[in-house]
Amino acid sequence: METSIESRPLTYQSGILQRHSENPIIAPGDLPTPCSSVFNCGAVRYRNRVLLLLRVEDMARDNHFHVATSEDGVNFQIEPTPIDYPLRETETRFLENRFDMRITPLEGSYYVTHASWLAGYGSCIGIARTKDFHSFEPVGELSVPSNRNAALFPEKIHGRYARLERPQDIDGSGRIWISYSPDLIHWGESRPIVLPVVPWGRCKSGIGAVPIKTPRGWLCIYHATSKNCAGENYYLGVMLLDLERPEKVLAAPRQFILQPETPYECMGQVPNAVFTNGAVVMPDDTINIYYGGADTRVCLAQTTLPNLLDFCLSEK
Ligand code: M1P
Repeated sequence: METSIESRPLTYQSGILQRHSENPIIAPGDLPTPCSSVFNCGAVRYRNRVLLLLRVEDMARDNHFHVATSEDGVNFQIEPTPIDYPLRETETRFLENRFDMRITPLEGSYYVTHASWLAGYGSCIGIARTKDFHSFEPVGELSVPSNRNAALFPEKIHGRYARLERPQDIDGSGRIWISYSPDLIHWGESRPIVLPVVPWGRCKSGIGAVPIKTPRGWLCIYHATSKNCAGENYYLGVMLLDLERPEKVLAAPRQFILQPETPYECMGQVPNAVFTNGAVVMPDDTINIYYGGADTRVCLAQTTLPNLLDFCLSEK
């Protein structure tokens, strides 16, 4: 039975996603060393397992990234030492923190995108390549600030790499854009991804998980926020982008797919936040959406690929 702040189950959620009964599936106490939070993980299928790159904040609130793997996508073994993730020269001078890794399988390698917060500049996007999640090689330099929430598409589109990203003001506001590149280094031809204005997304929006290819289009889970007198709430929504011209939105329901409502989403470091940067399609077509609950723990919500696609297309 779902635990909620109410004594009875809430009935107003869209119902498209089911929270896993073992949520949160990873909590700070599961890490082998003291940490204040573990959340917002990149996710990918790797060697017949689900692999997560966990964002772990230590007791100084510095971020480290730990690999966790699982056969069933629910019970994870967490590697005790963080990955050795390369620093660019700019990062050695100005880095305050890195966060929110996304993992894209592409051309036989895995590409990790991350956000780097640089003192005095704001956030920039970095890309690294790995084949084994132990050795990482930087790809190009950081983007210019302010930009973050970057996800590479898992294949070239008309001969070019593509990424969704969020250029933004230093205050953090911004919306999803798409850019193209011949080599993963030089990016351009940027255009906004125009989504409907919805009450739960008035403040900002950013791509969540890496786009999932379906016969109908690129299925993308994204986050969006709205403010109220108690702060800013993070929601998840879904959209479908054109396979050939992904700057074109084919469908984007006005309804959210997840809102913060359980104690593990409403209480913690950042209350009322559900945030994803990793989803995995399992062999039986279940989509596992890994998301941070209140920037404090890792949670799992599930549906199937056909269900999410139908939901996405049901409202135009
Ligand atoms: O605290 C909520 C989220 O805030 C930031 O999200 P965004 O990039 O959309 O502004 C990030 O720090 C994210 O990790 C965090 O969950």
